[in-house]
Amino acid sequence: MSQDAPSSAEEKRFFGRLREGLAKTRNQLTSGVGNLLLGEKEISAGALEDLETALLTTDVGVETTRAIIDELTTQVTRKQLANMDALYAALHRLMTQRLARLEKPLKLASNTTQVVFFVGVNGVGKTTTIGKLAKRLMAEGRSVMLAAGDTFRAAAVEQLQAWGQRNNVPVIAQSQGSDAASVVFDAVQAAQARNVDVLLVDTAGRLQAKTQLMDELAKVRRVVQRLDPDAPHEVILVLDGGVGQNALSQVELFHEAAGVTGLVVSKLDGTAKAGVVFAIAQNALTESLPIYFVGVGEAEDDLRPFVADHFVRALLATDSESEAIS
Ligand SMILES: Nc1nc2c(ncn2[C@@H]2O[C@H](COP(=O)(O)OP(=O)(O)O)[C@@H](O)[C@H]2O)c(=O)[nH]1
Ligand SMILES: [Mg+2]
Repeated sequence: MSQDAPSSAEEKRFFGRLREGLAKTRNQLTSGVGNLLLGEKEISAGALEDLETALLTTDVGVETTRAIIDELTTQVTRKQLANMDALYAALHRLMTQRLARLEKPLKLASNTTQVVFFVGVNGVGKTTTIGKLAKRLMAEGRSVMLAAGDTFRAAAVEQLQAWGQRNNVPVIAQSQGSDAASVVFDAVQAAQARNVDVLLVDTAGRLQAKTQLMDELAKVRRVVQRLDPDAPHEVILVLDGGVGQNALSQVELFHEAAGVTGLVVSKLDGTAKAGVVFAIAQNALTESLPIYFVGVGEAEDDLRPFVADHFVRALLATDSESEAIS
């Protein structure tokens, strides 16, 4: 249906997982759209209403649905859409347009050690994302170091160390319960001394101790700035794609405490909903925040840059189309 289909075998595998993850959402949507497409070629009077209902049940959100239906209605009224196929193509285009702004590569300077914080509530996928990104950066020829700034749970430190070992990346850690700011300070110092290109900093995400958590993030930030006033160079908030529109309240919280510069949406395999991605696209707070990467699994290759066209395609593709590209 659209221009650049995923090309390499690896991209196809990735697209396949994204498509599987969005299957539940897609089925809700295409059972609506698919039914519309069946039989009649002409755009019937009820078609747009059915499409509206289908969009609303997918967690795309009320605002997005309204905007898309309004635009499609205008195009139908002006006779710009000849048949159901054209309506479907227009839907694809409008959805992709809404998400296009979120596409932006993570660009890290190479003149100084770049410090990248990962923030987000427990269990969203911070540590896993760090592990995957470490592998990606190394494949690009960068040297990487990890900082175990989630000092609340021993398991968190061990999990990061396991990723470090797997990728042969040094991990700066102290024992559980130690001061996160001191761990991260040491790590930045070590990374700078060894001329490491990128330091990926894991942080704790216990929301039940909100004030304490936010104070701690602010402290880690201050301490790091003593070593480099420009650090952290990026603060990446990880959101769980399965949470849908609700994930947005987390953005507000972490933005205030840590000054988020970009997002990762994890777990778009499994039972992911499209909601979080559309919610990010239309929210004032997240307006300027790109989605640097999406995660579609727990393995080290399951992290890719966000591509709006691929996302919408995984969402809208009918089964025959999906088979053709996956
Ligand atoms: N299916 C799937 N699982 C993921 C993904 N990212 C992380 N996970 C899993 O989610 C759980 C929590 O991840 P973790 O990185 O420990 O979260 P953290 O508490 O934010 O550091 C782990 O079991 C991960 O393996 C993803 O993209 N897809
Ligand atoms: Mg963790």
